[in-house]
Amino acid sequence: MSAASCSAANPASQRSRPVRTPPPARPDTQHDLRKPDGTAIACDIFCAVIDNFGDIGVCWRLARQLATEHGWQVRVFVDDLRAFHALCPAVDTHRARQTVHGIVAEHWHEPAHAGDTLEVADVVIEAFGCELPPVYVAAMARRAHAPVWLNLEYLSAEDWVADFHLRPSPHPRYPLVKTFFFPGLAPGTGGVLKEHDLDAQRAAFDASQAERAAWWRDTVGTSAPAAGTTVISLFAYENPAIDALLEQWRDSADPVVLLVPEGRISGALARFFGLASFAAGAHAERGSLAAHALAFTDQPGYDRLLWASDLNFVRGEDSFVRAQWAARPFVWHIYPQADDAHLPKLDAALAHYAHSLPAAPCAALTRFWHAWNGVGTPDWAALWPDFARHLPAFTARATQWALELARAGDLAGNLARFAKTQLK
Ligand code: TRH
Repeated sequence: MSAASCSAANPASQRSRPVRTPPPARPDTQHDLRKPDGTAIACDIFCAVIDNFGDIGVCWRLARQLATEHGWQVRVFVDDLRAFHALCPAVDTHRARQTVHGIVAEHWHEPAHAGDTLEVADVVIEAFGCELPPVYVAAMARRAHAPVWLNLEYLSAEDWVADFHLRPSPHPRYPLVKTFFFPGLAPGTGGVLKEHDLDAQRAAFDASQAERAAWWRDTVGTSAPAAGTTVISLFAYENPAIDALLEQWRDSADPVVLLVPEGRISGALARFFGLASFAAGAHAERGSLAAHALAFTDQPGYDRLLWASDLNFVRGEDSFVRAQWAARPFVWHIYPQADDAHLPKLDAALAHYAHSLPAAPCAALTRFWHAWNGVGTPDWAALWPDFARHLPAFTARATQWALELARAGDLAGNLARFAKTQLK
């Protein structure tokens, strides 16, 4: 699919097709998702952290939903407890086995390790093709009832995803079947993760001036900015475009407050402001731009950062999804792959997200996302004002898109329902 075909005519039928508000997502009752014998479903999730935070970010979010919304007994095997600790500070990086928020977390010593006691769960989730320990697979094959084995894939908005979602793949040697579970942005895919109370939490945050004021005080160390300020959160990989964008914000007619979780782009901020570092707690100002470095928070804290901002720069997979549920305008720094393999995925997401925007904002959004992802030789002095001009249209679209995205269903619920059909 090509990038959001921003048609000049932009037919009204595409422009603002009404989307029926889906009923609020409700967790299935725990009873519904129990095994036929009435016991809770046991689930093992295996997670290898390739880099950054997205692998464990997705696995931990899924684990919590399966435990709290579906009553499953969940165990997570993860090979990098430091990445896990960053987004869940309750994790003790020195413990091989611990229970965190009711979920058993095992430090996975790939590739052979398979838990202190080799118990095979009813549902086994192999995240992102991480390869289960051979001893565990052999034990799966010996089990009286073969477990439901799911390979949770990376998110892609491409059209082929719906065709491959839930395709089975028989094991070459054992009587086991692995099913491919594909997240996606459209109905017919596995959807994306969304906690059943997320919208209510966001609505409460939006509605409560006291809660927002407390957030600014506790997280940024300032009061909430005055009306007319554009608040921008910036979570990104290293990006050569950042200097030009910072200059635009510095020279902007209206104030810009930039909130930057400490991470891979922090060095560029430090260089721009002439500082040795831009670590959590740092503040700097130039012209219209005031920037604050924030500590990396837990996942619920990151949602609040998105809700407190008017525009969110996000990256990878999980923050990309959270920005969509935040129903605010956002810019996606997609995870870069060799040979620009990520660019068709970027365009596929744009095709879903931007297609129903009127032609001018659609083109501005597409140009900006492309430029932020290194496509072409952008003229930032023109791109930012053009993008900023359309922020009201992007805000309206973001609200509409969150409703459209909900039609794919919550990934944890979709996964739990599929697993249950296989457990019968
Ligand atoms: O960190 P990411 O870039 O992660 C990944 C990995 O690179 C992975 O290998 C790759 O395959 C995948 O992207 C596509 O971006 P992501 O996915 O957004 O994950 C970040 C997680 O960190 C997400 O769960 C949100 C969370 N987070 C916090 O909990 N607190 C914070 O302060 C911030 C900034 C993020």
